Amino acid sequence: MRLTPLAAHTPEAVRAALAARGWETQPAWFAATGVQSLVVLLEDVSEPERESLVRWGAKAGADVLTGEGWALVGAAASRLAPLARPDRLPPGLEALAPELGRFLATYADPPRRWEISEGVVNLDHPVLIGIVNVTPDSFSDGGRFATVDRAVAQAERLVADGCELLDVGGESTRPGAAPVTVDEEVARVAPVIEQLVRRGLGPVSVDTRKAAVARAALAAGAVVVNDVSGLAFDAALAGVVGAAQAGIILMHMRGTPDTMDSLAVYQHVAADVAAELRAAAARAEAGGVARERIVVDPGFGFAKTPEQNFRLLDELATIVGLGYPVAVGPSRKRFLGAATGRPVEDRDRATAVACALAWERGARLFRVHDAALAREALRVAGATTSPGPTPVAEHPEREPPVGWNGTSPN
Ligand code: PMM
Repeated sequence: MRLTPLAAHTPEAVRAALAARGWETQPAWFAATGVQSLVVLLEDVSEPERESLVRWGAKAGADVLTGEGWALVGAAASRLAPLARPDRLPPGLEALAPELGRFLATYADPPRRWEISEGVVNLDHPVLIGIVNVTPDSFSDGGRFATVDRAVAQAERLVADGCELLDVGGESTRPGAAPVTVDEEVARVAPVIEQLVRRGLGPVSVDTRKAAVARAALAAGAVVVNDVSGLAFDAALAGVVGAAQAGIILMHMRGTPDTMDSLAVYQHVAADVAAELRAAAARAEAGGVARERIVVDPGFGFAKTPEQNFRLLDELATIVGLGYPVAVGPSRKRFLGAATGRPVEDRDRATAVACALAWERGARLFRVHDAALAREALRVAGATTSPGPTPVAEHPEREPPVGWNGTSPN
């Protein structure tokens, strides 16, 4: 007998090992995700639920670490699956099934498309979003592209370097930045969006927190709204996006750019950010935005210390576990300066590395100032993973795949 430890930190090694032994793509993928070890954190757990979990864990061979009101449950995904099936659930754990089922189903079959108005963004490869800031005081490239011609030239460069979406913003989110009126913000972004669309440089997204600006931008040809407030700033924004059937990026932040630094207090940054993004997505869906049109973003640098940004980057799979495609925007941010000692104009290499790490943890969209370096890093990172199985509705919605039984159906 010969023993080889597999580097199974993602399902890829197991998938490839099974594929090399004749398994077809689909069953190989489901088996590989099924044997993958997962840990779920359960909170608001009652005493009877806790006892039931401990009993189940002992029988199922799962690890259950628990304290008052919480439990960490660790096991292979396929072993957790019975907890998500109402017909096989141990008594007393009924409250767990729907949420766990949703998570396991999207874990095994993650979203591979993002619907935006009049189109679909394919997420089987890293998608670069190029930043076109038309603010006189933006965080890293303020003032440089403040005219339409310069914005168009920057957009052309970004598209040539591989960007598939251009994000046009007219309001700086830097702490202390002067507030911008709706009229001023529309005057900055609308002419640029019109030009980009006219020249076929789209699709274009608008980076705004305001419903009135979003409406004008969508009328000018934008097909996505990127809201750094995650619908916390302007409640009317969801309705505007929903009515236009546009895509939306919901970014996590707390407070406003002026107050956010004082709000960087978390019990567990990834879990807390995930919970707040889940609430943002619920606001979007309640406002009429279809689930397939939503992307979430952990909001690097917004209401987070450098340490919290790195923890969040490491634990990004927790955000991916929400079931929405994940975008990240580490580009040139202060936490990268904290790690490298580099000034803002010399952080594109660090940005590229952060993007590659985020890809491995499940992010699919990358908002960057410099696309050339990020594209190279993501080409390398992307080449380590397969596109995954072709999407199938093999398993019923909200339940884990039936293929998680460890045997080959071939
Ligand atoms: N960061 C900034 C602005 N908008 N949008 C998303 N979705 N994610 C981000 O991380 C993000 C954003 C601030 O950076 P900039 O001023 O350099 O654009």
